[in-house]
Amino acid sequence: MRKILVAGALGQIGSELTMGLREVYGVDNVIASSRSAKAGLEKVIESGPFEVVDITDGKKLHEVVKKNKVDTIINLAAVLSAVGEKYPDRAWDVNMNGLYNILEVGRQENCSVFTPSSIAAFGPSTPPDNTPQDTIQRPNTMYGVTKVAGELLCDYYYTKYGVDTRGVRFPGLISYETLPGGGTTDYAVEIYYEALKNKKYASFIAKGTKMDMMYMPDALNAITQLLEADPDKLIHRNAFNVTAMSFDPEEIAASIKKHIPEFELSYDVDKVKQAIADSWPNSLDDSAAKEQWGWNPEYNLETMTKDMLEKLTIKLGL
Ligand code: NAD
Ligand code: AKB
Repeated sequence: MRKILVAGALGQIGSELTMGLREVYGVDNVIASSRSAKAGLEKVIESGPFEVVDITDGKKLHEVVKKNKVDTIINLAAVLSAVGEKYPDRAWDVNMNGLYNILEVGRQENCSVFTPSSIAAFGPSTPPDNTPQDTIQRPNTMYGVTKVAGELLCDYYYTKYGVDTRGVRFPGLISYETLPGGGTTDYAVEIYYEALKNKKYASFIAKGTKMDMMYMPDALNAITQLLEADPDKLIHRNAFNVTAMSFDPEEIAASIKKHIPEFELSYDVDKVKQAIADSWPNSLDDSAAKEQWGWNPEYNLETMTKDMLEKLTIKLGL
């Protein structure tokens, strides 16, 4: 049985992934960690082992991996796109120096390392439609720069040292458990909360801007499926294009209106986030993931909207 350390376990993905992994691999085999304990996430902190680890502190990271006999590190600690444009130094430090520490510990302690990349690893010169697995990657955000460099560094640790590194390029993730941590695709989460609470939403992303998206249950499956995929079948490693749907603000609003007819969408465009969105693909080609490890998402826009609205109605006590 794997012994897994989840770094950045209290974020949007980690808070759900940790609970899911504990069901599959056993509570004691999944150590959650973050740079501090966060109020509201007692479920994750108290349901199994939890360690305070800042991934920029390589010594502490190494001690925790050794002490807990970890053999798999899932690295979710990161600074996302919008926050990264505000604090590029922090984005570099966590996303690059932190990742370097994770890979070094992985090399020294013989751990597999899973690190998500993002659609942010593409840029304005990337073919925007049906973006191929292997293509131009010249992003113009600090987050994107760290994601491309991170992909390369992970591949380097695989080819040079044999560290079993794997990753996916996630699109925007939509979920109801934990709010997103400061990205460009966050509008597609906010819109559901506001539709239920106020029947209206002012989108910070402009009309007609298409981006790839995915519902969290599919994202969690992508991580566990690729983690357990047969290494002999993997031609790529860092990182696989994965997607489940592509839509613009009008399309997600239309899907919400089917359940809340009085819902109204307006626009209050954020220039920085819009520029980021404009530099990302409209839709990804994820055939390499399908061929090499059986990627097959379950949710589309309509089924996701139905589930999001049902789950959020309960969560918000409406
Ligand atoms: P998040 O911002 O919700 O969570 C990240 C967590 O890492 C936070 O709890 C934060 O406190 C913690 N953290 C930050 N710096 C740290 C440090 N130095 N040491 C330890 N912990 C630290 O992010 P997420 O959405 O869960 O994303 C996880 C990974 O998936 C990231 O690599 C991100 O780039 C990638 N990703 C996410 C999305 C998405 O839409 N959520 C899309 C593409 C890629
Ligand atoms: C962000 O918007 O920064 C993330 C991502 C797509 O990487 N959700």
